[in-house]
Amino acid sequence: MSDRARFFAEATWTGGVIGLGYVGLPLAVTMVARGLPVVGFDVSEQRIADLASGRSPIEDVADAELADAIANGLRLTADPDELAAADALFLCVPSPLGRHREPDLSFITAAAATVERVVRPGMLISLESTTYPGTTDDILVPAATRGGLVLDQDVYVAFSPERVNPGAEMKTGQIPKVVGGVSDISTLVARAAYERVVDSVYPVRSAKTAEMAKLLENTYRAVNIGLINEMAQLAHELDIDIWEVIDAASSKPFGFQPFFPGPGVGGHCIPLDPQFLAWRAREANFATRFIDLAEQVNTRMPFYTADRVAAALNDFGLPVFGTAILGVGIAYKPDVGDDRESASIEVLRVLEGRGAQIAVLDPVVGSERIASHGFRPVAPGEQIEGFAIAVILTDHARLDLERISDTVPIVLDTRGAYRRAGIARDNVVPL
Ligand code: SAJ
Repeated sequence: MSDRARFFAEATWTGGVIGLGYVGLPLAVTMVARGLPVVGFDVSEQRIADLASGRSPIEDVADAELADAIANGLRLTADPDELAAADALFLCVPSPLGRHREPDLSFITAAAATVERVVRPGMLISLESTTYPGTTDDILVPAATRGGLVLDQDVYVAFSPERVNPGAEMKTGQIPKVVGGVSDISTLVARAAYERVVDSVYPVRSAKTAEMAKLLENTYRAVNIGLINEMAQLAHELDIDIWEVIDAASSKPFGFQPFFPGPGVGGHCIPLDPQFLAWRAREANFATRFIDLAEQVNTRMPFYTADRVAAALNDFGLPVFGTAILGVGIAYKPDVGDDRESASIEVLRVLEGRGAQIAVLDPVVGSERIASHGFRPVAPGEQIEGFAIAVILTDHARLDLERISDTVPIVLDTRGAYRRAGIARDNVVPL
């Protein structure tokens, strides 16, 4: 069978996943579940050891799923040379921002060096890490062909953005996947490969198109979150309940998608992805005003939230300084245990800087992780008398909102949690 044909036939081919984190591990497990043997590689020997022992560090992959994958064709290794056994390599490595909010492609370039080391005739190389348009063409094609292989003859290169949605029901195989090759042939090969992995593939004419599509998806979110955060501040000035306004606007059956104000924007997608586009735009002397404005509004929200806490205390003649404040929820979004880039933590840091005594209740993140941030953890059943104010920062489903509002004199609800739960309390102040 010709090298290229294997991806088109129903024949089995071997996948190689580089990076077994919140994107790579679900992808590897999904491939095995669909009958494809996989070489799962990670540079972290500890990560490989944990996985090999059946412990999944990823919330969206249960230990049982991992055990099944290992029993049915997932080979775990920290040795990059073992990737030479794969027919297709999927790069699922971090793409953070550097200290000056510029793209940090060090993980992608390291993975590209691994590709260069193991690439062989017939291989498909697909980058999944979020990055600016042009990265796949500029970094992955040279890595795949520098050893003499010819693009579209010996090797195929594409970009397919990850669409992992932490904590959601929908799993990797069920989420439609955009796929763009660096050429028509590479798009065809990548499309055929991904059709064995996910239910629905959406091919586009270039890797750049696919890179840009991913950035549009999340820039759309960041800009609309920035809009509603600004609207929330305006509504407060006009003594209007923004949460009722959003619910009312949501009654429109078309042309409106609700976004919700909050203490800021966290996680490792929405605050970061638009900056990849802004950075690439600056290279083209193009001003991305919407991205920049949304960034300004969203990054100010922790300070605005802290000011609202101060105002609520002030209404009771209380200072921030020396006052006991209960932060409720430090995860970056509801019902996940991930507190990376969490705006909640930024709010509490600002209040701490103004002299408040902070304690944190987050039944999902847990006490150990809370303490690792230097905050006093409050266990789910622990008494919460003595706090002057509770700030609902992340609205986990399992929060006991009634106990909080029945015990703590003031509650600033930055997430509309009480309204959504249908709990009306005079001492609950909405953002
Ligand atoms: N947020 C708001 N208001 C909103 C929505 C979100 O303040 O209306 C905040 C959240 O509290 C959080 C941050 O923004 O701190 C990001 O929230 P998110 O719901 O976008 O969650 P993420 O960061 O996990 O985004 C992922 C993205 N998935 C991928 O990039 C593959 C995003 O495209 C998904 O739409 C999102 O999950 C999702 O829908 O949950």
